[in-house]
Amino acid sequence: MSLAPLRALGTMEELPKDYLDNLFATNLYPLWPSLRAVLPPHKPTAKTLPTLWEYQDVRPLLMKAGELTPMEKAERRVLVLSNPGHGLANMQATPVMYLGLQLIMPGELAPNHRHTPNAVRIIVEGEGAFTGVNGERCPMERGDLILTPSGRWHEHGHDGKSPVTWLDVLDLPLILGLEASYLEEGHDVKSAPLPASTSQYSAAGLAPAPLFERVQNTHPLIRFPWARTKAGLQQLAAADPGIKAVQMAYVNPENGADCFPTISFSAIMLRPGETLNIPERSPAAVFHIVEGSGSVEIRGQKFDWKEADTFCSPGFSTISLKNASATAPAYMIVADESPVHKKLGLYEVRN
Ligand code: 1HN
Repeated sequence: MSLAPLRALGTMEELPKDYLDNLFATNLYPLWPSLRAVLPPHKPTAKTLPTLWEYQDVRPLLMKAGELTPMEKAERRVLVLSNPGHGLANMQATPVMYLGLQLIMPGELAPNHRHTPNAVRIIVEGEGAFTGVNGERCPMERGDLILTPSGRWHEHGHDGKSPVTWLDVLDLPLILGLEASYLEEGHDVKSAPLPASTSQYSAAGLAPAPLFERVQNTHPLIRFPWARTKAGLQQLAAADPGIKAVQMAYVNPENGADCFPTISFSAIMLRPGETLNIPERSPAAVFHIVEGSGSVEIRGQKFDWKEADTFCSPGFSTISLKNASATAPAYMIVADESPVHKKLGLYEVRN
């Protein structure tokens, strides 16, 4: 059906002031002057601005936070990657996602706690730190993806020698909007080395089944080591040189579902010289570069990226990713809000 032109609606200015005063005094508000703002034609209005955070800009400020604020005064020492379109104090990158770069110094412990928002850590720099998730000790190595699902106890420690940083991705803005965000403090356990879910799910397609019993846990695999992800992408690329994108999803190995009910995670390898055009999809997305350099065009806006940089795109954006190198692949981890869109029946891909 062809689309009809929208009719012009009445404005606030057209309404008598004493009538408006009466409405407000009665906790009432007229819909029609605001109807077009909440239901724009054809495409939602995005507050989310395409935004790039370069690690070289963030790093010195994060290290300064390490000098200015001891762990006891911070609990988590984080600089939030705040999207200016949402207002910096709102601490959100996209409608669903919060992003922060976190620093832990040698010998520090970020105390054990649990909360309702889901969180993922993507390790950016350094070695020797660990995250304990319900007592499972997950070593933090560059490019690893570590889940701390809603309600799981988690703490971060550091036995190494140099600063360790990582990117936190949480569904905090959504959970806050639902007025469902809260935290509980626990006792530090400094996390035991075992059992390690990474060892239980060490081979694709194989799941632990002692005496024929399968794991009943909603998050059976907590740590996805980067070395495995990278090798998986390389094998996928080699197995099918004609594949339209070298992309693999991080999933629950027991059932293939997204790791979280809100955010989905995947890894992309841009082949040497590749330009990857991602169609216009309804969910907003976040990209974190693990290796390589290149550029991205989002809604016509161009950014150059390199290792450890992070950028976000609003939903309903065409995204064109370009690898700057003709000889080396580039690798990135992508987080997007598609699980929420799919559950709410809002998911769209436009071609
Ligand atoms: C949190 O628990 C962590 O555990 C990091 O490392 C960032 C931002 C908001 C709420 C909870 C962490 C967080 C957070």
